[in-house]
Amino acid sequence: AIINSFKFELRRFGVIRISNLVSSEILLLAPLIEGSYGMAENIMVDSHVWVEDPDVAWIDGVVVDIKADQATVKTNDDREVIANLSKLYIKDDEAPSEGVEDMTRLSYLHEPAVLENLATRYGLNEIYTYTGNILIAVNPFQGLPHLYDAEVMEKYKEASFKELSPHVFAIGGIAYREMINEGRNKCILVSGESGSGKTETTKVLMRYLAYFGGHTAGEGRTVENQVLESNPVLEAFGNAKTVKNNNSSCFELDGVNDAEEYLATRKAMDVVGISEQEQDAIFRVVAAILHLGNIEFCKGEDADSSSLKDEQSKFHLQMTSELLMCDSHSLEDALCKRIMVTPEEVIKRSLDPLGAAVSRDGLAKTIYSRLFDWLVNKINISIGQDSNSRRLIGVLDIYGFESFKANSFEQFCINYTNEKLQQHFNQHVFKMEQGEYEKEEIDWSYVEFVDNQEVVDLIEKKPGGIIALLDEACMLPKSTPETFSEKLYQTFRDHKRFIKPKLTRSDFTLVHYAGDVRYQSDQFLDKNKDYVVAEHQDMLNASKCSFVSGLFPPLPKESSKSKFSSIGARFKLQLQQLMETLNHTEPHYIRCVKPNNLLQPTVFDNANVLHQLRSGGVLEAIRVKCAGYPTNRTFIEFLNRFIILAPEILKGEYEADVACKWILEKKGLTGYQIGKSKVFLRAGQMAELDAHRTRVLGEAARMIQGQVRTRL
Ligand code: AD9
Ligand code: MG
Repeated sequence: AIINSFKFELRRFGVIRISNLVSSEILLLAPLIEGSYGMAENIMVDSHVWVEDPDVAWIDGVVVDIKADQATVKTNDDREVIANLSKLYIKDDEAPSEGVEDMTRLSYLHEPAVLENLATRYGLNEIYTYTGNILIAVNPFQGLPHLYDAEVMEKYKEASFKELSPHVFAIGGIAYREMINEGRNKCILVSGESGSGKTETTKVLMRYLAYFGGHTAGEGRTVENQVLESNPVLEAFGNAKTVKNNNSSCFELDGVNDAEEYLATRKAMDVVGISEQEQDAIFRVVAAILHLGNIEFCKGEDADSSSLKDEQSKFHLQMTSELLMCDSHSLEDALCKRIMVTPEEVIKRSLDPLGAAVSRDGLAKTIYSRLFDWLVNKINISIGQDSNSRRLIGVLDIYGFESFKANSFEQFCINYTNEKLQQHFNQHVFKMEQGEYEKEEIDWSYVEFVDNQEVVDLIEKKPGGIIALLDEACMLPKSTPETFSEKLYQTFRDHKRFIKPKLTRSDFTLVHYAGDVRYQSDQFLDKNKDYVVAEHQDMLNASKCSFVSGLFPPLPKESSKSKFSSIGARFKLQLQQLMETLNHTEPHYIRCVKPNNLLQPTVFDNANVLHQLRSGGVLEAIRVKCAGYPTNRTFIEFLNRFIILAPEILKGEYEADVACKWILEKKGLTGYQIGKSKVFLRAGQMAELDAHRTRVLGEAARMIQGQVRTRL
């Protein structure tokens, strides 16, 4: 039993599924690596370039005119576009037409080249591409069975990393091998937005790991199956959260046959070790929540009181109480009334219809999150039991960065998580880069590296970070979203990562690594308070169903009723634990990409993909690379391309490294490095050499033409 799993679940908050992502809102098209390329000076008339385009993100064309710093580009769809030279990127005419398997092999490592490479490969059904050691997986939205059959598994098992085409198997293989051979703990982080293929990828990966480890995937409660089946269980319940929206006929999963889904979920629950009794109780609780959501209130007899709106609502109340096995009067009271305890007396106060509705939603959410916690806990225990091995491979399936039209506390937490993971990712990528430089024995000490510590601090620093200020606000009785926001505005007035949008008293914008996100703070205070209304707690604790009462164990005496505990702080703690686990493992990354929102094969939507590459940190990884030596070539490759710049070399006998150095010096380049087998170039140097090459080739062509003419 070598496979373990740690799961980090964010859905406890009733998070909206990421599929709601407004992908038309691509605010982020400006190139990430702007300015760092020193390309402008190498662009001339006739240069083949990429220019920004509102429809396809980047379009290629030829420079037909340059005036000052403005270039006119004739695009390949025959339009003339004028753009600033600094906004143009050179297109590599030497790039192989079938693309490259590893982005770092691109001569020009910039956004349009990365995008074109992925698109080209996707068109050839090559859905996997490396960026260094990171695997990018573009969802094919069609079965590609030949990709995963036994023969392919066998081939990858025999091969070393990168010997064969990019593949999930290659990542699984190297993780497994290094775990066994070097005794290192591993984790494979699979990320991407909803529908990008995380679950499919995880399944393929698990199957391969089982195969590699000599386990044949069988039926029943093997660890592999448990890990695999834990996903559908959690997903089935992650989705049920839409019950929060009680107007909708609230529990239909898009395009999914409920009966089939139900059976599949049941089976998955068997596998992960949830007993039949427990399963019944779980489905009863879920049904209860659904009925609860349908209860509506109207004005009651007394002023500011409420009662059940109609017969329907009475029916749903009855059903809820029967399913939860608690008293229907207590349930009605718990929804419509609050008990106030003052030093003198205990007062029962009525809630108005709005207050009752809030109370109902709070109750639904409370029950649901307790149920979800129970599930996660159960699965972890059930899987953990089997593993008495010291080494592990963890597989982490995590939600991507979120930016909606309206962003609340849930998005804040998710994006905070992504910042932390991004930081981990950056550090890792940076380390890998250094490793490569060390292997080639070149000097990397001055490689600058910008990380996102600033924004992480802004969120989590104690004291004074946003989470700390939120907790503080939650403890002050007079806080409102406006006072909380005002505090933020004051505290972070000069912070680079914090923006107060114009004309708002409660919104704030954070400058995340993946872009700006504007948060509405209206519900931050409420959502951060993690307490169960005492009436709800008492009622559920008194349930005759042991499963339900078990979800609400009696509170310890000393905890006072209004005592506030912070979701934000708890979240931060969980995240810290996750990071600690990650820090004790060696990570491998798989970034899943959803090529279009139509969920159709063969459609590659540039703008959409670009957005994900940014959010998934792929471009960030490239930025780290660009801070160092983004292009490297073996001596032979380098000479093949550039010997034309120093043909005199051919006359002598030189070592390959000396010949490379000769060319670089001749062209006046500095800052590059000559390693043991490769030349390492700084950003922009490839472009500079290519510009020389184009000129030499052009002159040669003219000379030949001239000679031909003279002869004629
Ligand atoms: V969510 O965040 O859990 O909603 P995932 O897990 O990222 O999402 P999932 O793995 O479920 O996405 O993939 C969505 C669909 O894409 C699958 O149902 C398949 O139809 C399709 N898909 C994804 N990856 C592959 C693949 N490697 N081959 C074929 C795939 N189809
Ligand atoms: Mg999934």
